[in-house]
Amino acid sequence: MADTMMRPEALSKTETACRSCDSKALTPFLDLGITPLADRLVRQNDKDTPELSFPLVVAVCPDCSLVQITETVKPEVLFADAYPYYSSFSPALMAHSRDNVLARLEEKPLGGDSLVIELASNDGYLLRNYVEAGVPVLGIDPADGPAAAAEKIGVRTLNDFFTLDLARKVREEHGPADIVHGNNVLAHVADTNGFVEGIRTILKPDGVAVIEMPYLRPLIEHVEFDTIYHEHLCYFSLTALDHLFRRHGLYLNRVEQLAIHGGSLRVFVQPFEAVEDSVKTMLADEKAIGLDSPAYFEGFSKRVEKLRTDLNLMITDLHSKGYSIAAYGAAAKGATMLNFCGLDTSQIDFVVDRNVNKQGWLMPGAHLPIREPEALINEQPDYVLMLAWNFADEILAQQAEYRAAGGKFIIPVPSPRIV
Ligand code: JHZ
Repeated sequence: MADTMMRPEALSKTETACRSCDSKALTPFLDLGITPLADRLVRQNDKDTPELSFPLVVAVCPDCSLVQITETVKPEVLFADAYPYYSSFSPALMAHSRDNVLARLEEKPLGGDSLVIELASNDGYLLRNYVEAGVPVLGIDPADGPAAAAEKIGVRTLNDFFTLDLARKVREEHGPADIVHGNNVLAHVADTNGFVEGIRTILKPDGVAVIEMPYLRPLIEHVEFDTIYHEHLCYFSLTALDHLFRRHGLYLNRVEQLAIHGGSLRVFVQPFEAVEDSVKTMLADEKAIGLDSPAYFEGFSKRVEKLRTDLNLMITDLHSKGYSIAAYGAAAKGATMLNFCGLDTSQIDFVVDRNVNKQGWLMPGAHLPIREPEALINEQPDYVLMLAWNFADEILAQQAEYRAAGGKFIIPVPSPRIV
């Protein structure tokens, strides 16, 4: 395992109050240790330089039931130069986004006078579908590389962080939006209330914000602990979202459950109350299983430890029998999995990833070299640890040749199994 460097104070802050309701009664229930930043890949030349590392403790608020990590790493550090995540590398995500846009276009007549804004628009993977339909768009994203890639494909993009201040400027310069999209971004912002107020600011009175985020329930039920890392400050239940949005005069009027990212929610938020049964039923279900109370999270830490023990035993056993092991997906969640489980180049030779911006770099902490997927065919390792397990079906189908030649995958969650 590579050396890590404890965080310089100026780069992060330990929170003592709830990010949503400001309660001081946060109850910690999982400690993943001091970990490097999951999306901060390491250059070969820097492999002996200690990496910035920060505590990763998860807590629940007993008052508004929001699950959150207690450390806030500055966004400039998290999303700065060379942020490697480009949405367009996943065909499944591209199809998912296109279907989302087509459904919105069917529900709401939009044309040349309309405006669709996406917060964290990345490389334009979603908005491109509106551009194709002749609907004006504005993407907002702080990461330089992905924002430039979006511009290149004709998606107008503001290269900035979305804050309440920026929301006011956007409203003044571009007018309010008919639709605001925000996929996998609400959990990433430190000023949770400012961000939600910003959404209200840029939304038309009859507009709708369509927001997606990983859902807390499958995270807990399927032990998807590796989706916890410093970029993800919050882990949402519908109950916690309801408290948060109502505080800003916004209402969760509809909810859909999605399979993407290990189980996600898509909420339809409007500045007027017209709550559909989908929301009422899910809120009641969460209450029935106790997802709104700290007691629900008590056994989680033990289940995470069991997964770590089981995966370690499996990998150590295979390694000691002389089998070669690689990994698939230099995902942020992969960094949490490897670092928490103490897996590194002593057992796993390399990781493959289709994202050419990640190839040639090393995974944070574990320092697995990132190579192109063809390396699985060329080297035919005996086993491949599936770090991007959320895309398992897609990846297993792509790897038919490797599997036909005898290659096997290890799927780590909810408990390690070989396929
Ligand atoms: P992926 C990302 O997390 C980034 P990550 C971010 N932190 C976030 O919030 C969540 O999503 C929701 C590769 N791959 O997207 C691409 C292939 O190589 O699940 C990715 O590097 N071949 C903003 O990074 C990685 O795997 C393929 O066929 O944990 C998957 O990472 C496919 C489908 C993917 O999430």
